[in-house]
Amino acid sequence: MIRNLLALAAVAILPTISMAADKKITVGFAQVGAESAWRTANTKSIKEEAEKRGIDLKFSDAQQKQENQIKAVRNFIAQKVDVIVLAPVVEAGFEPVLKEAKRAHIPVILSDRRAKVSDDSLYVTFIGADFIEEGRRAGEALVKITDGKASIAELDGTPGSAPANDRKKGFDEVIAKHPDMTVIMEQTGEFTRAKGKEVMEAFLKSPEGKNITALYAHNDDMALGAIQAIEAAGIKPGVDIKIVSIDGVKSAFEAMADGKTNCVVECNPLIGPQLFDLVADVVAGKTVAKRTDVKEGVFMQEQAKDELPNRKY
Ligand code: GYE
Repeated sequence: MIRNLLALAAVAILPTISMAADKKITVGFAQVGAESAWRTANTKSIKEEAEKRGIDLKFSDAQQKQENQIKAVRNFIAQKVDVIVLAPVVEAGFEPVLKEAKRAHIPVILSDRRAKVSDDSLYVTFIGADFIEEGRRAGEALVKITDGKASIAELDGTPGSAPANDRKKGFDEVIAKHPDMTVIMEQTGEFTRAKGKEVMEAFLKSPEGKNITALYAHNDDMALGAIQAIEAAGIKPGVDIKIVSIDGVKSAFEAMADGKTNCVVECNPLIGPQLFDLVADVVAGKTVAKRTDVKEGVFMQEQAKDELPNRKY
């Protein structure tokens, strides 16, 4: 009798145990690329956290190409992953593939960059920074550094991407209140160091190049490339041309500690832990907030030396 009861209990318990053991969560992550130090830190944070939590992470690097990301998302749908994490390279054009995910009942978390969709139910939540606010912070810092007088060269991020659009918008909002601050030249540097250098070289060679007194770069990597171009032209970065950029990567702090740049607005890439908290909630069927913000600060040149040892990316 007792033996029978035990056997029954074992039958009742076993399926749950084996189900729990099998239930490794699978997440497909469609990353933007490897264009910047920020991105490398972001990928590392997400991969490390997945590993820590025993999550099966399928990783795709889109090399900053939307068509690659769309393909990656379709692959994740075909593989029936539990959750898709998408860091949309640009804002527009993801609606059709997001609809495919929805039809397959696979929840999508937007990470780092927003996508423009007409229907909010196409993604469960967005985790990332407030890029408009970062742009405003960069603008305010440049006003302080230049006393509200500057002929600005602007290095834009990837055209059509949320950070390029919003960092411009926030910056312009602030600059508009200062009649002696004008953007005299502007071009994309694709968020990379090489392109930042190349475009800054061209700016400096152009007839108006000698008038540049400030540089606003949508990320640190482009500013670091531009610093090389400025030095090669025999001009002093951080002195003759005041520089503000966004991200807060270690090498930008090093450049700032050397007096070669003037302000770094932080954008935190280390979102792995927050992201997988969301994944866990989504898998558990819990309701999550539509937006999760990431904490960030602003650092001026005089803080660079003290802050440098604290930088984690
Ligand atoms: O600022 C830049 C990267 O989307 C916030 O992308 C991210 C941006 C970051 O290439 O360095």
